[in-house]
Amino acid sequence: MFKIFKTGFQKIKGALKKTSSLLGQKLRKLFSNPLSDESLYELERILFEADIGSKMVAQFLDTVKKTHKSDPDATSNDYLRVLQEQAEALLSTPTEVSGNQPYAGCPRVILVVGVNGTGKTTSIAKLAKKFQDEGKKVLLAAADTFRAAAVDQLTIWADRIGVELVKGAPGGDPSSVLFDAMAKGKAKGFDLVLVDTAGRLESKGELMRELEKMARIAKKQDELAPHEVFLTVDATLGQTAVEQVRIFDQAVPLTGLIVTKLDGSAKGGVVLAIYAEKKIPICYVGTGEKMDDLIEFDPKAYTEALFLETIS
Ligand SMILES: Nc1nc2c(ncn2[C@@H]2O[C@H](COP(=O)(O)OP(=O)(O)OP(=O)(O)O)[C@@H](O)[C@H]2O)c(=O)[nH]1
Ligand SMILES: [Mg+2]
Repeated sequence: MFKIFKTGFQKIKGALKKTSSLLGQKLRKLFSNPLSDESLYELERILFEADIGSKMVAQFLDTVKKTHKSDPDATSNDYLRVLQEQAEALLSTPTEVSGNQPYAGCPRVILVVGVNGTGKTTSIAKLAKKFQDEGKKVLLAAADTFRAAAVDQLTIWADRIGVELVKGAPGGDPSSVLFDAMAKGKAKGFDLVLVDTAGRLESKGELMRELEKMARIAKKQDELAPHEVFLTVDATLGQTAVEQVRIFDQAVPLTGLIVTKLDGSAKGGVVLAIYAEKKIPICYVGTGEKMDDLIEFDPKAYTEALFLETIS
């Protein structure tokens, strides 16, 4: 158990290297000098730079001022620990959003949505591998019929992992792929159906209508489906990611987030901005391009890596 946690912690720590080196190091340096109006201004700038978002930046500044008032001799470590604890408390706030349970004998349907290139297909492959390792029977649905290459990409992953895949005709209706996959899932006793979707936000209205239709069609076989709707958000996008959460949640109520590319981001603080804005559970974090580079989100490990780690 401890080993699993440690591996997860090491991975999130490694993934946050870029942000930590920016944030942890800069904050430590800043707090090692006496606090002044100037350094508070600098603190605000550093927090914004890490994409923590205005709501949380305001709260963090407040906390730092209060800490200074109650203990003028507070050390760098004291400030960093207080910030880490506040961030952990925010991310541990319970949320009312949750997925549904499938009917007995029906597979759990997970719709994965998100903008182009945010990591939907890769995350589906990673989830498929993880669930399969847990002994579950996993079926993939290639419902991104918009691009032939998208179906090919998922087929390659399915072969590599050794899971079955349902696909439709190129350019066909994504909802019918989903419908067929659910029917197969039910008939053949699959535990899970993971559904890949298109992400062209250029035609936002069309995409949102398509996703709404998919959710409607899923309900024809199981009125509580899709049981989960996961949005992939690219951590390198910063505040744009917060906006994407809002847009997708309006079309298909989200039950969880997968924050991808934390390894490539100097803006790992965006997780805080997202959660402060919309309390949708952060379920998984992508830490690389490989099949095993997906970990369950752990607020403690994440905030410790963000604030307390200083990379030399
Ligand atoms: N470093 C890193 N790269 C990732 C991660 N997740 C996905 N990627 C890469 O991001 C790129 C896009 O990922 P896809 O899974 O194809 O994204 P998508 O959302 O399915 O994209 P479309 O199908 O075009 O809508 C690929 O090169 C992935 O390898 C991650 O956690 N870390
Ligand atoms: Mg894709």
